Amino acid sequence: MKYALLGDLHSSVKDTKAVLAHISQCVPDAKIIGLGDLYECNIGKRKAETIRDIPMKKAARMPKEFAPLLTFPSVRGNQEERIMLVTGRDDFKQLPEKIIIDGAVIMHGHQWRWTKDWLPVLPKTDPPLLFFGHSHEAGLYRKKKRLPFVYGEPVFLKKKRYGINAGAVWGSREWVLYDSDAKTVTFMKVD
Ligand SMILES: [Mn+2]
Repeated sequence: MKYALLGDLHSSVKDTKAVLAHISQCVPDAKIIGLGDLYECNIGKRKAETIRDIPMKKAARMPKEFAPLLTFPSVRGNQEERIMLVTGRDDFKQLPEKIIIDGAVIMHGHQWRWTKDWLPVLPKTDPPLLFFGHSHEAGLYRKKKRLPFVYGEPVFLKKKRYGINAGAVWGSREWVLYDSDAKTVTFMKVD
């Protein structure tokens, strides 16, 4: 099965349209799944500690054209959680914290610790292959090390346990193709 994984859209209509078009051009039969932070919260982390019950319009960037683009399942990111916190609403409660696909787990990276240099301290998941977003930095991780990759070139997964950050749609137009039968991941980026 082929999966197209995309995260950190942050309400960008242009970037999301570009990535979805790229996906349907490159792998029209792929199942698309979101890695969280679909929306952009307008309230910063510190302010969000005290701000409550503000209107959705103030709390989140929600351009009219954006929601209709979200036709795929997704996990919940920290942006969605913060939007719910400051509005007191539960618009994103139905988004799961975790989705299990063929041989892999999908989560947003706010669920674990990150080092000062923004390296993920990855949890040991089951299945052991973990796809995520959060830092907006595409990366392939194995045993705390970052392994090299080239955009557009499939990486064969020789071992079982890897962490794969798909990068960001917003600003970078990145996504990842996972082929669970071929056991490959391909980091992709719209030119
Ligand atoms: Mn995030």
